Amino acid sequence: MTSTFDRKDGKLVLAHLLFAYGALLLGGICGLLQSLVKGGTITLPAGIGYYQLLTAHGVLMALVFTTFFIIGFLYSGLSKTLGGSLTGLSRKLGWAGFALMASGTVLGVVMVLLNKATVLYTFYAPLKASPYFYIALVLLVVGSWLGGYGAFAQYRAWKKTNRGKLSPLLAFMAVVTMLMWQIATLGVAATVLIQFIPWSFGWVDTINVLLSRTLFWYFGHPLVYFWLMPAYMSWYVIVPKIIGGKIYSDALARLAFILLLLFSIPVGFHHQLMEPGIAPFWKFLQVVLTFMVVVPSLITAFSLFATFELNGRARGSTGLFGWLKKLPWKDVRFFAPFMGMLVFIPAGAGGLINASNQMDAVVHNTMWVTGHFHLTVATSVALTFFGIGYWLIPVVTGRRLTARLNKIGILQVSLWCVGMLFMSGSMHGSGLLGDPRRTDYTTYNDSPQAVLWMPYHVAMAIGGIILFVSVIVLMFAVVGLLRAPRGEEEYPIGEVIDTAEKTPAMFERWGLWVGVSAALIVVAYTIPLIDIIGNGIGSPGYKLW
Ligand code: HAS
Ligand code: CU
Repeated sequence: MTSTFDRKDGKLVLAHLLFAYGALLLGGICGLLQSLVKGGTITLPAGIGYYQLLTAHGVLMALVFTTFFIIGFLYSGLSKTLGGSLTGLSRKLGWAGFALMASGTVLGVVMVLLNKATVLYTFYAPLKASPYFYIALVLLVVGSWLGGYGAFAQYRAWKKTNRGKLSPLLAFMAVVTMLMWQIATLGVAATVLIQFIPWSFGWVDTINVLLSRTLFWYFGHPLVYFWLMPAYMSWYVIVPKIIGGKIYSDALARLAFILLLLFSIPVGFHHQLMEPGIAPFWKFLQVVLTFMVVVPSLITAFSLFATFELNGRARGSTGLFGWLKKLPWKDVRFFAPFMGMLVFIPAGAGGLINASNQMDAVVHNTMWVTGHFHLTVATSVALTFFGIGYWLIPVVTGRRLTARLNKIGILQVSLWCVGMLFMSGSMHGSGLLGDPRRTDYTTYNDSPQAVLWMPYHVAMAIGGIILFVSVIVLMFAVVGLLRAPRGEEEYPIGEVIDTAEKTPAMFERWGLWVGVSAALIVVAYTIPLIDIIGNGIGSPGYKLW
């Protein structure tokens, strides 16, 4: 199914991807420096602070790289599967969103560089940044909303001309992801607009810290699923095509996404298990819901194994793991996301540990948690996005992924895996020894405990160096892709195994799913929020940097 990609849409997609890679490069430089500082090998020049760098790293990687890449990828899928090009309205909304997000990013980064917003990517109160940092966040979020509206507009236009038809799987998943995002970002919008902006301008003296953290995590957990769902889109729909296999089940994939919509949001308390001011019952309830949101990931693992095994058997593999030999290991478009899947098994297991109250008491606020998210978002998701880039850039620019670029890609992905093994492995290890997260280099007066952590910090620095090399190789690859010979690469979209299975139309009853999602949120949050607002104590702001 090779066909040329709409040129105008290609530009929109490419703008998002290149902006994302730019953020990755800047964020990568920060990451390298941080790991060297924390390992005790360098001190920062020119009065740059460790936490300033850490803020830039978190914001650029977790918020900017991801959001731009995701919207670019989703728009490419919508254009490809819903009619071959975006409607004028969707494209306009796409560009408007891009402009807002880009200006938000620039403003935010400038504030961090001016050292007026050293509050880390979670911007916990009572740390108080310049109001313009919070305004930058508003621009980023509102821009992403416009991106979402564009996606919905495209879907509606397609539905109008294709009445009664089941939407293509990739487009369905894009719509669910954006719907989840709209509901989730209400929390961060509320805290930033109602709490942070008035407080940072000095219109009010104090801020209800617990309320701000609760609204943040109402958004913060689904944020991690906003990163994961596009990776799942690639695993479900793109990877089967690349390996020459088929999607195991359309209905099961849609079910997983609907479950992600329902259970991603009412679970934020699992980031606040160790926090006072929230009654244990509500923490317990949200932990139960957290274990519910694991189910769609288990469904995903099952579906992927089924795809791989059926594909292998069709090619004559035998035994329990014979299918592994039939996979296209030398194709970076497969190798990158597959390594992401592999890493997601221990990464997800770590998440289950975090979500278990007693074990979270051991790991909370330690380097373990930093290790957890460097495996989940910075390995599973990032590798999958890298893999997408290797075919998506050629598709939207009308060029070819040459054998040489493919090899560079394999090298880049391998370096990333090795770097993360060092870095995330040692973060998990030192976390278990009580090493606190979010800290600059310190020997704690050479206390016996801190002496134990030091070798791990050195290993993290080694990982940081390898990862930075990988970023540089990636930049070479991206430039190479932009200048590759002209040609046609296919947009890989898998087909579903031909069975009698019929996908229930119910999955597209949006009113129903938004209703259930809202009901779960109301149950999980209403009473705790009433308590938090009623009993809240305000805090003045602090600038500790
Ligand atoms: Fe998490 C903290 C719980 C998943 C990201 N998480 C974080 C933070 C981030 C983050 C950024 O309950 C730190 C925030 C901060 O700054 O404070 N997390 C979970 C749970 C899951 C989970 C239960 N997290 C993620 C994902 C993330 C992410 C995904 C980003 C993308 N997390 C927590 C908790 C905390 C937390 C607590 C707070 C800790 C604290 O104390 O502060 C689950 O959703 C995970 C489910 C996943 C699985 C794995 C399924 C496996 C699959 C792969 C199949 C592989 C194949 C290949 C087919 C059950 C789908 C096979 C091939 C072979 C050869 C075998
Ligand atoms: Cu979470």
